[in-house]
Amino acid sequence: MFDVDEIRKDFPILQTKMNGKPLVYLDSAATSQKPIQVIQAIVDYYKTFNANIHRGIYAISEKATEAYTESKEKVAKFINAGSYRNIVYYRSTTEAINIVARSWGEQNLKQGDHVLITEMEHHSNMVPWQMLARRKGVVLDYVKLKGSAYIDMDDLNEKLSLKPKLVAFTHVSNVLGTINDAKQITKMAHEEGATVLIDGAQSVPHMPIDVKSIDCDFLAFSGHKMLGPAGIGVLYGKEDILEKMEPVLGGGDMIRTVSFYSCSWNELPWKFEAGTQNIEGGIGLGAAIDYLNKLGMNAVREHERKLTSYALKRLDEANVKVYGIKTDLDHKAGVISFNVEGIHAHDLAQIFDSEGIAIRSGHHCAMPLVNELLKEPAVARMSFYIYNKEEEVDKAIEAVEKARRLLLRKK
Ligand code: C6P
Repeated sequence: MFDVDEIRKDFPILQTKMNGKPLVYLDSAATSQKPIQVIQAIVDYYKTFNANIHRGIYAISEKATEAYTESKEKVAKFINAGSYRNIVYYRSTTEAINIVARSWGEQNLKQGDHVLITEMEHHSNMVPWQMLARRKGVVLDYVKLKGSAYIDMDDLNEKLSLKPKLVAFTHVSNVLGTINDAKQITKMAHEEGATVLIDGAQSVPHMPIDVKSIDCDFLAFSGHKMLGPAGIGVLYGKEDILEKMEPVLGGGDMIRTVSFYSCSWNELPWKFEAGTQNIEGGIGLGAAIDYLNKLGMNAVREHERKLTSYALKRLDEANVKVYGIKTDLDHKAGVISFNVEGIHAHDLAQIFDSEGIAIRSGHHCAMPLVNELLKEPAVARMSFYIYNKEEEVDKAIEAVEKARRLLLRKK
């Protein structure tokens, strides 16, 4: 069923070379590669039914509207949301979280209210709350980490006793690869009366997600990390909450009526989508979801779990320092941050690059975690997706040895 060699044939970029070597792409946490089916869906739209949506009473505009709405239905089904009414498109996870801070945050939080996030957040789920704290005097609290890997559940309990109005946390850390217990954390937060936002940027592309079972109030994720194009991201929200939220952007299409001095909003989800939307982005995301559904998200997770297990073993044998979880694979996604003693992560990434291997190095947009908790200026990171193979992990280990030979000048 899950045949990586067959899958790879669908990804044109994987047939290319980088620096004269076959491309080994180990940076899917930054952005995923795109299968031909997604590329083709976007090309088809531009070639055969390019038109604006919700505007034209002519066939290709109606077709574009249908395809765009259908993509939302696919997204809704993919995460087990009630309907497309729960699915708002923004540019990215980042934009979706910012909109919640601007809209829900401005409406529901006042000076002195607590917002609780964790120490493993990406800047996207940290900076918008810091900005809200500056604007409104909201108090920002952090749940501590345990063993630089897990959310400390005792500390979570303690911080929840401060009755935060909002608990916002990442489902999967983009640095540590930790899979947090989203359902349990949501339950605990709800018991204290908090609204819950989950950053699903690194989970939705890689494992089955069921928002009804998790019961979160908001979920944000990005199309470009799940085989879709850039510039399309999703904000899922419970319908009663979205109904009460004011839109942040005003303009065409998000209104029902406008007079010179007043206006009323369109129905969900359109009241949040002002102006001409990223139509090809929605269509491309729909095609990406079709592709993932064909593979099955349980199979996707299982493939990545096996690969992660293999990579952790090889890195350990090669005496490479790995951050976060090393053996508890139930709570580890296909994201591995590491360092080679004596070599800066950027130098390591450059050696990898010379071997045709793409990895990321730096603080990974999680500066507090990397700099203050892991106490590193930078870490290297490899991350996997459906098209990666054990042979590629082997090449990464060879690149580590090459870096040691070149940069450590061992006698
Ligand atoms: N992390 C990475 O290399 P955007 O950029 O809005 O699509 O996604 C932001 C984001 C939010 N949360 C998490 C957990 C993320 O990992 C990311 C994106 C990329 O790790 C780019 S910094």
